[in-house]
Amino acid sequence: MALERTLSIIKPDATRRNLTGKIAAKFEDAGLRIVASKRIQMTPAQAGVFYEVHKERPFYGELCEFMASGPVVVQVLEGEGAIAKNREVMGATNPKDAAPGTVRADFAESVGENSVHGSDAPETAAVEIAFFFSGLELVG
Ligand code: 3AN
Repeated sequence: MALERTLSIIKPDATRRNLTGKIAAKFEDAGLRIVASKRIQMTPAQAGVFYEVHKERPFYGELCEFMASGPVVVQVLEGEGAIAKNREVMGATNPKDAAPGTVRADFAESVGENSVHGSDAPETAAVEIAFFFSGLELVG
């Protein structure tokens, strides 16, 4: 399996409940290395650019407002098969379907406010990492 990097976002519902450390521990326990990390707050317009692929979906406006409603922690996770591994650690989009022990099973409040984002493919990971970080900020 290849060494990969993926973008993770700890969402406003999780930072509000002070869960950053507990979620980061799940990444590290799964063998993922946090090679970049920062806490920021997006505007709805910035969130709109990030989630542009979902522009046509009915929840797009709500999603952008939510992602701008508080601080988020954006991180780059590195490891063997990091993209799929992070998706495993995150659990299914809807916390009702998420496997026990996953971030979303343990912490997500709803399908919309589901605590974490993770890139879904190598191409999207590259675009999403570049959206938040410069090369100088990635320290393996
Ligand atoms: P995932 O984050 O598991 O890759 P996507 O890509 O289908 O899921 O959805 C992106 C984000 O959009 C989700 N993390 C969630 O915050 C939001 N979302 C997805 N489905 C819904 C829905 N039915 N209602 C509200 N928000 C949703």
